[in-house]
Parts: sequence; structure tokens; C-alpha cells
Amino acid sequence: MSTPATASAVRHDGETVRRLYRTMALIRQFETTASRLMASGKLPGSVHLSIGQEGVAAGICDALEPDDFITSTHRGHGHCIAKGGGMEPMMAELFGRSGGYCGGRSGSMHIADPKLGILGANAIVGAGIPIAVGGAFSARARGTTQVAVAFFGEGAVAEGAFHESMNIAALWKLPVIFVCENNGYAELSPVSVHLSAQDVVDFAAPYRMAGVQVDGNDVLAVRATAEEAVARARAGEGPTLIECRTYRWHGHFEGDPQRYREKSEVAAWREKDPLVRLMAEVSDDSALAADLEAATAEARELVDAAVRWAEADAHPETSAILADVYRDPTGFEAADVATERAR
Ligand SMILES: Cc1ncc(C[n+]2csc(CCOP(=O)(O)OP(=O)(O)O)c2C)c(N)n1
Repeated sequence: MSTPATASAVRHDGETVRRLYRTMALIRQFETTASRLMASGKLPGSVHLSIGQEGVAAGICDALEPDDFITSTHRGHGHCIAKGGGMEPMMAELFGRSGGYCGGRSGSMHIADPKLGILGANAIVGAGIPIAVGGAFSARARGTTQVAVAFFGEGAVAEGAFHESMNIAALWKLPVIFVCENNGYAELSPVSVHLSAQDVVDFAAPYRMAGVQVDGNDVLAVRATAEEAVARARAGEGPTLIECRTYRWHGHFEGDPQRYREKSEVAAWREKDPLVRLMAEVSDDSALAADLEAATAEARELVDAAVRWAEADAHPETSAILADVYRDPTGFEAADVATERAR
């Protein structure tokens, strides 16, 4: 696995370390709280948590600009938070309340906020990948410097959408970054039984694109890898496939009895906690370490406040159930053309 040279530079940049840790702490706190709420029966539907994988979302999104795009998965809270998602609308969406990002109609797996460049989490495995390629194509067509990131698990690598997207993105040198969070399992199946290649990064070569495998629990290495991929994309040099090796501490979904893996395996990965690791990296700088401790307390307060906000929020009206599903075709073309021209 490679550790880009710039990782060591970032290691000494206190502001970047603070930002990365703060993002990871927010994700950890948000999801730990979601787990507790789910267990106590307060959340409807189902949630899939990324606890243990925070280094990927934080490291990749930190290298992006606010108007860059991301697409996400059924395990997408971390990606949305790292791209700037607010605690209150995120939490309200999990509660199914009207102040949620999608008016309480999407639940955990479909959070979207186009204003933040979040083109949507997606419960269909692999479905976000071509959407990110579309975002990159639109950036090219509009002449902007935006890049698009597709987050997906290694389970999506077995889908046709992944290969079609890789092919066209490489052929057209689109500004897109394919970020595979390889956590070793697709639902209950280990990689060894569902994927021909054990290293997802091996799929970069046949599509003639840059490929990097990185330790996903080393947020500084992820950040540095992302920076290089973003620079490549913005320079018109085409896409990059980044395989981040990581692990989810919780089951595939909350309540999953997890009979498919050994407790010792989970315990070994918990030892590689990305937050503890970053904290250890800066332990010789007591002021910085104290700031990181404070970020944990701050994250707890923000998430607790978001829970109170969401619980007090109203349920959506039943009559709003089809809102934003169908677009009124009246005046569609004229309005769209005017918007595009005004850009
Ligand atoms: C097209 C499609 N096939 C199957 C499923 C059922 N399913 C939901 S999550 C999942 C596993 C996904 O694994 P991976 O992409 O590795 O992501 P992870 O859960 O590990 O984050 C499957 C098969 C689905 N949602 N969509």
C-alpha cells in the first residue's frame, strides 16, 4: 500500500489535522448515537453504519472544494457529514421528520443535498458510480474545474455499472475519482467468495487509469492520496481509482447477528481505530492533542443538540409523499436553459 509523500507534510500541518479529526469525531458521534437510537426503537427503517471507516470519508472530502460532487452508498452518513452535511437535517432525516435533508422521505440511505454537491446516497449497490461520472461530464461540458467522487464498497465492483463507468471515464479523461472502501465484506460475503480480484486497485490497469491502494484507517495517507487524484483530475489528466483498505466495526446493518465473521477479527480491527491513530500521531504536541480531545466533546454536544432538534421536529404531511418525485414539465426547457446560460 502506498503512502504518498505529501502525507508527511500534512502530518505537520496542525490545521489540517484538527479538521480531519473533527470530521472523524463528528461521524463517529453521529453514528454511535444513531446505533443507540436504533436499538431503543426511536428510528424507523434501517441504518448501516460506517464506524471504523471514518478515515476514508474525512480524508477524501477534505481534499475537495465545496462545489465538487460526491455520490454515496447505503453506508453514507460519513460521506455526507464530511462533505459538509449539517447535523440537524442529517439526524432529522434518520428520524423521518420534515426538517430532514429530504423532508423525512428518504431515511438514512438516500440523503442528498445538491447545494453541498451531494448528488445522493443510494441503496442500489453501484448506482452512485455512473451518477458521479455524469457529474464529472457535466463539469467538463460547463467548463468548470469541479471534480466528482464516487464512493462505493467492494461489493459494487462486481456490478456492471462500475466497469462501464471506469471505461467511459478513462476514455474521456473525465475529472472523476473512484473511491472503493474495501471493508472485506459485501453484506455477509467475504471478498474471497464474491470478487475475482482480491485487490480492487488491480482494476485500474485494464482501464488505463491511475490506481492507488491506501490504508483507509490512516486519514493522513487518504488525504494525501486524494489530493494527488484531485490535482490529476483538475489538470485534465483523467480519473483515479483509489482502493481504501478499511473495516466496519458494526454489522452490515444494525441488528445483524454477524455469524459470518470472528469476534477476534473485529477486535483486531478495532485496534486500528483511525481516530486513535491520528491522536497517537500528534501525541508529542500536547496543545494539538488537547484540541483533538476538545473536538470529541464538541461533536458530542452538536449531535445531542441535533437529536433534540430532530425529536421536536414535525412529521411530514402524508400529502407531501410525492413531492419532488415528478417534475412539473410545464416550462421545463425554458427554465433549464435560462439557468444553464446564467452560470
Ligand atoms: C444492485 C443491488 N444488489 C444487491 C443489493 C443488496 N445489498 C445491499 S448492501 C449489499 C452489499 C454491499 O457491499 P459493499 O458494496 O461492499 O458495501 P458495504 O456494505 O461493505 O459498505 C448488497 C448486496 C442492493 N442493494 N443492490
